[in-house]
Amino acid sequence: MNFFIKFFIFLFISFVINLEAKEAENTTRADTHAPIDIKCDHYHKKNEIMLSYRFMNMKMDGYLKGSSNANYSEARTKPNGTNYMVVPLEMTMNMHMLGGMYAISDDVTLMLMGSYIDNEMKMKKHSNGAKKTMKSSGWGDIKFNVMKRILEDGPKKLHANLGISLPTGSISKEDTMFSGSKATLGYNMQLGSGTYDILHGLTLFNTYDNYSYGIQISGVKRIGENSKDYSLGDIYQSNLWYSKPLNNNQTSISFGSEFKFQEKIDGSHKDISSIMSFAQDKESSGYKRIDLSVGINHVFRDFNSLRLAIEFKKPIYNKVNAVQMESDYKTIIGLQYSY
Ligand SMILES: [Cu+2]
Repeated sequence: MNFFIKFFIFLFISFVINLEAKEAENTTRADTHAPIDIKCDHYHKKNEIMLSYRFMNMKMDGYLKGSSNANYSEARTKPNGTNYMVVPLEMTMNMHMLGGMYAISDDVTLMLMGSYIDNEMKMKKHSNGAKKTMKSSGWGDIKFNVMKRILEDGPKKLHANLGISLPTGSISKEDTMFSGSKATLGYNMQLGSGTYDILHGLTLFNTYDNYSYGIQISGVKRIGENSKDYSLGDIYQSNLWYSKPLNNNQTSISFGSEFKFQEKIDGSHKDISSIMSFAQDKESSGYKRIDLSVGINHVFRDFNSLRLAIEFKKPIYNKVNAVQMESDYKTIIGLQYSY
């Protein structure tokens, strides 16, 4: 496991052990926030500010074709039956996300989020078996959301979010290929969408004495085409989670499920002149996936309600277009501080 993750788990466990579960003067429940991978899950009271940091690690290896596992030779076969010269072996993505929330009223909270991304993809040249790791890193797209409370009836809360993703992430990342010359990396190795994207969502939260649950339906709609003549597929997503508070409500554990449908890429990257592997092939984009997750939220009431959360996610169903790498697991760790 990544050093970063180990460090955070250590920090988390030592904090929890050292904290005495004393009578709280502050009654914030850990499960009033969704599992950490879910964004725009809560709003704030007028003039409250929240700063957040999230770290996400994702690994991919192995192959899928449609909804079944595929082997190396299938991963080398183009949809037209001929072969790619290069085969991706594994991919790792690390993402740092910085966010800020500010409530201009009890009804409206603004949210801004930026990210820094590190991608690595290990590739194999079929003809001579040579291996090479391609890398890309830099800032991703900046996202701005407006959250509007629709209903708050005791423990029942419903809000909507509408936002825009700005194309600040690069879509012209290159690295040295097996030939020794630089070429444009595949779609998953690019850092942004290149398009202005509309973000939208609806979140329902319901809290009971001993548990809570939430439902969020969200999506991403791309506007037009980017400067490289393509647009990533639109996203339709729904999340469902159940949380159980423990430890005098300072900690909660959650179980979640996520359904995500991303459409295939429209158009194709104009700088990818020869498609060396499925990573550069728009046909190998888009999927329908179901993930299950388990997470922990913790509120440090002695530290102005600083929150620490971690979530692990794993796909249980994935149906991809053409051949794609298989998502292994995803870990998300987050800190949230409000004042
Ligand atoms: Cu917040």
